[in-house]
Amino acid sequence: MSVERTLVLVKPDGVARGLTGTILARVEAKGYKLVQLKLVDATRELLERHYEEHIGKPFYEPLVEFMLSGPTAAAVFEGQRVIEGFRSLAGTTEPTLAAPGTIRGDFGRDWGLKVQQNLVHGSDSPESAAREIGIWFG
Ligand code: DAT
Ligand code: MG
Repeated sequence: MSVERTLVLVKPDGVARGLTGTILARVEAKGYKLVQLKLVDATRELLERHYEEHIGKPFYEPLVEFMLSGPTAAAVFEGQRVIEGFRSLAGTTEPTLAAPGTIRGDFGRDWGLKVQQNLVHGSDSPESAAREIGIWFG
């Protein structure tokens, strides 16, 4: 298995709650290498590209509005199987159901909104990672 890269986002809820450092520290503590990092005020155009696969779904508009609500911390991490490894650290999409010990399980919950404010994004395949790193880091 070769060294991979993945896009990690600390979404606006995580940044607003002051959890950016805590979340990135967990990824670093697991042993993955931080290779790029910046704070981004995402635009609708960037988010349309990032969430292309979700266009037309009922949660798409609320998701974009949420992602426009404040800055996002965008990072690239590198390591063996980092794509799977980060998604394991993040926990399942719904924070209410995410296992304790995961980022979403420890810090997230259901806020009763139309979208999962679930703190983080992680690429789901090598193809997604390459595409998403290109979108956020150019
Ligand atoms: P993940 O972020 O776990 O990869 P995803 O790619 O399926 O999940 O969806 C992207 C984001 O969209 C997710 O982090 C939160 C939101 N979302 C997904 N499914 C949802 C749903 N059924 N209701 C509300 N928001 C949802
Ligand atoms: Mg996804």
